[in-house]
Amino acid sequence: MKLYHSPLTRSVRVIWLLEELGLAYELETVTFTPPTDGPFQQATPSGKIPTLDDDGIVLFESGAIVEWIVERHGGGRLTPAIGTPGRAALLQWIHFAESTGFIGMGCIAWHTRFRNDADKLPEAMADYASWVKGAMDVVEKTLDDGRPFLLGDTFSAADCMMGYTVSVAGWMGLLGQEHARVAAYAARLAERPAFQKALSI
Ligand SMILES: N[C@@H](CCC(=O)N[C@@H](CS)C(=O)NCC(=O)O)C(=O)O
Repeated sequence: MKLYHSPLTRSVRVIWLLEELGLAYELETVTFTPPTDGPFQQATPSGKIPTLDDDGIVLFESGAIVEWIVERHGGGRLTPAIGTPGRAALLQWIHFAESTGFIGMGCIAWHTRFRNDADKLPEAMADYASWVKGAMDVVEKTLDDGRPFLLGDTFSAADCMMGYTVSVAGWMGLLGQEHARVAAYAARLAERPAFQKALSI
């Protein structure tokens, strides 16, 4: 497997999973191109980061890549069996992590980092922050029963997806006082060597 990666981007999720599973992979690190000149301009086969080339099968979308890796190479690890309630929860969190969970942060980053026009859009920026808060509230409620990981007592591929999302929320200062369990969850994940490695390369 060859993974196209840029530091601290969503490819962190995939490295993290590959490291948790102890799978061999080749890393091609590309320089992130600010997307203001248009989307799909990254130096990868799809134009997006991450992109995985698995023996000629070329995939983009971090959630799809995570699902593919556990299905094709995971040997049943880090994922409940297909058709079980646990699998339903896994799928929900994999998709929530990137769609509902990330959209507000993507919009905030777009206007603060790339367009530099956040100060002209206070209402929209407040909306984006409220979308992030709503998503973090959902995670907080899920963790209310004291579970250490999203699916319960056991770490899963869903935590690689959502762990990156909640970590980015923390780095962006978007976790509030009301997100104590989310912050503790992020801190717990930050102790994992596989995540530390993914963040360091
Ligand atoms: N939903 C996609 C998002 C991929 C994405 O937008 N990646 C960013 C880096 S984190 C990127 O390639 N941005 C440049 C662009 O949009 O062209 C995923 O989860 O993989």
